[in-house]
Amino acid sequence: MSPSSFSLADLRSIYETSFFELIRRSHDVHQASWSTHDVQLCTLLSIKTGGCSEDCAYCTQSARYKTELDIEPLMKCEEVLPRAHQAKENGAARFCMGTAWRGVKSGDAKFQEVLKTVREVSKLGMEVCVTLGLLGDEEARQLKEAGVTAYNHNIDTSPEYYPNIISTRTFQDRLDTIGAVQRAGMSVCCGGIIGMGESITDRLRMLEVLSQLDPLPESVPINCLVPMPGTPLADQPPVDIFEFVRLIATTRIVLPKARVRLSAGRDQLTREGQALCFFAGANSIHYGEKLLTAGNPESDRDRELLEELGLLTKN
Ligand code: SAM
Ligand code: DTB
Ligand code: SF4
Repeated sequence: MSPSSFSLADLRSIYETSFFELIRRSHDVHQASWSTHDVQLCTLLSIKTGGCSEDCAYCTQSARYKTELDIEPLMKCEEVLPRAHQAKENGAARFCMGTAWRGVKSGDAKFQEVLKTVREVSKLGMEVCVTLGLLGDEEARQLKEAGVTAYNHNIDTSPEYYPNIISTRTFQDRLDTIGAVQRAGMSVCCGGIIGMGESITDRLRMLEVLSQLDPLPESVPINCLVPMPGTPLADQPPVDIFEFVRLIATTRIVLPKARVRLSAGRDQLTREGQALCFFAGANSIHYGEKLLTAGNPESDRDRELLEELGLLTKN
């Protein structure tokens, strides 16, 4: 068990601290490990969109649901490169490429194309992250060798709530993929989604599992469900801002050295709500007009907000 693991009881007592006491504490934890100006901008690109075999109930890219999404095949290296250049020019320090499929297999032509893309993108000097679904040791080794610095693979929710959300791969499948990423020496980017009908206990159980990973995750994306029309979760109500800030603060306290990333659903937050999240310890955002398929705040608005709060990353 990793030294920083927290029990569910510890997590509950942190989470239930009075609101201002909680964010004061998480702010102190944040300041002890991070510079205030260090908010990382991470730009996403969906390099293979829609038509996915999996049944993740939140996802517009699953082939099982009738959604409005246009399916797009795997982008070639030459198509991705200008987008990566653009992200860098706009100030992104990290570029993350995602594919809508179950996973990757060594030797497959599509995986070879992704490796080629990674080799080229990694020359630009940004951190290179990919999220390609399930993989094993050999695939992880090849990605690391090609220049991937971090692999995003979320546990999404608690082990107990997980079967309500996905049936085509198990919670253990996810942990196995994370294990392969760790053995290959890539950083683990692993978080989840809130607002899928789970309880506060489920959210804290998710943090408990994250705090037991060894090595610990280098980054933790906290997504608020974007209720996509046509998916089983299309009618879920929005997440309460104070529950969201509490979870960010608890994540910061439990994982002091991880980048806590505001991910999907940020365009539903007010400027004030985001400011509270940054105060509580969030120190990265997905940056750029689009996430993978869903909308995101405009880059100019994000830069204005970060400047206003005195947080803009100095490149
Ligand atoms: N297909 C790959 C996989 O699932 O491993 C990679 C891409 S997948 C879209 C990456 C993550 O985005 C998911 O694990 C989930 O946490 C998040 N995500 C997807 N759709 C979302 C939505 N509608 N709202 C919030 N988060 C979402
Ligand atoms: C993560 O946890 N959030 C990002 C990133 N990892 C790949 C993806 C969010 C996707 C939101 C829904 C969409 O754009 O389709
Ligand atoms: Fe496919 Fe990933 Fe969407 Fe699940 S989250 S349906 S694996 S693209």
